[in-house]
Amino acid sequence: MLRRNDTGLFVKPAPAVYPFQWNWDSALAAIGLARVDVERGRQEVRGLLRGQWTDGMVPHIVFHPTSVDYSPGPELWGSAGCPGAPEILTSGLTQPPVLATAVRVLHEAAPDTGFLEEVLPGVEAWHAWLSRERDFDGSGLVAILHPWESADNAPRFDRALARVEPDGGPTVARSDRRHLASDERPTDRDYTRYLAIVEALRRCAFRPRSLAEAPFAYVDLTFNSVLAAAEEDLAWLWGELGDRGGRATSAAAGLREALAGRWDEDAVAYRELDLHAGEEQVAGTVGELMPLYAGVPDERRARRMFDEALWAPNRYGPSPEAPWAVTTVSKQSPDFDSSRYWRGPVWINVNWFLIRGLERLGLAAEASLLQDLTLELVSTSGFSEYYHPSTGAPLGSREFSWSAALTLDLIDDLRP
Ligand code: 2M8
Repeated sequence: MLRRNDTGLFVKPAPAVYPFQWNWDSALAAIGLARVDVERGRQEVRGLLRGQWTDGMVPHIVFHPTSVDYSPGPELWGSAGCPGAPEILTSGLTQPPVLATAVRVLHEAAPDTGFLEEVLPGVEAWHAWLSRERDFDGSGLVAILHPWESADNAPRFDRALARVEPDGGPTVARSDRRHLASDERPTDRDYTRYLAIVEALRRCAFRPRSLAEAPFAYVDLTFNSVLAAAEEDLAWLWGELGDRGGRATSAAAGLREALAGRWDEDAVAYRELDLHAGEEQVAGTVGELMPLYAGVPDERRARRMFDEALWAPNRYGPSPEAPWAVTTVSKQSPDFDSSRYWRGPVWINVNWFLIRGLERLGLAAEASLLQDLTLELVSTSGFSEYYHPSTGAPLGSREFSWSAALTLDLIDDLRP
C-alpha cells in the first residue's frame, strides 16, 4: 500500500485526498519504511527538506510539481513571494516535528553517518527556528499559529477559532468534498476561519513579529510533546557524529520541564493555553495526555493517567459502547463526535505516540494492551485515516499511509 502511494519523489498521505508531501505524514511514513526499505525512508526525509525555508522552517506541505487537482493548493500560500522561501512551492505553516525521530529510527535500523551529516543541519535549523520564532510567551513552549499545524478541527481549538473574523479570507473550492463524506470532515464554518488565518499570516509573509499579527496562537501539547521527544532524538543523533548536541539537549530538558508545569492534578491531564485568551485549559482532548510520549510524567503519574484517563471507559479508553480506543476526544466532552475527523475518532498516529510513551515510562503491559487493540483495529478495518470508536468502521480516506507505516513499526516489535 505504501508503494502504491509512493510517487517516486514522496509518499502521498493518501491516494486522492492528499496528493502532495505533508510534513509529519512523511516523517511517520519514514518510520515505517525503516522496517522495510531504509533507503526509501531516507529519500522521504530528503524530499521534505527540499521545502525548507532559509530561516529553518520546514513547511507543512511541499508542493512537488505533480499535475493533480487539489484545492486549496499552492496559490493559497503564494510562497514564491515570501522572503526565504525555497524555489519549490510550499505552504507557509509547519507541523509537529516528527522528523528527527524518523531520522533516528532510520539510523538505528541501518547506521549511516553520511546521511546524518547531510540532514542533521537542516533538522537542527528547524528546531532552532521553532524556539526562536514560536515561543511567544517565553514559557519555553512553542505556539501553533493555525489548527493545520496540529489536529485541525479538534474541539480544543474551538474557542480560539471562534474569535477569528471569518471575513477577508479567500473563497476556495474544497477538493476534500469530492472525495470524502462531509460529516467526516471539518465544517465550512471552520474552513472559512482557516482561510482567514492564512490570509492574515500571508500579509506578514508568515512571520508575525508579535501576537497582534497572528489571529490564532495556541500552545498545543501534541506539538510540544513531539518537539520534546524530537529534541532528545536530535541530541542522540548529534552524539553519533561525536558532537554534544548542546542546544538540542538543553531544549529537550527545557520543554520537558515546561510541560511538567502544565500538570492538572484534578483533571489528571496537562493544560493547554490559548495565547489570546491567556487562560490555561483542559478541554478534554487527547493532546492533554501527549506529554506521556515525551516521558514527562514519572511512572506513578503515568499509571494514574492510564487508569483514570487514557484507558478509562468514560474518557478515552475502551467501553462497552465504544470498544475501540483511544478516542481523540473524551467521551465525557459535549463535543465528542464519533465520525468527524479529530473530534472523536481513533487515529493510528495518536495510538502510536501513546504506545511509545507508555513503553518508555516502564508501563509495558499497558503499552501492549493498546498495541494489541491498534493492530486488531487495522486488521479488522484496514489502513484508514481514522476509525469509528463504536464500530471500528474505517473513516476518512482509505489507504492512508501513516496508518500502514506505523503498523509496520508496531509489528516489528512482535518479531522474536
Ligand atoms: C489533514 O490536514 C489537511 C490540511 O493540511 C486537511 O485537513 O485537508 C490533517 O489530518 C493533518 O494532520 C495531516 O497531516 C494532513 C495529511 O494527512 O491531513
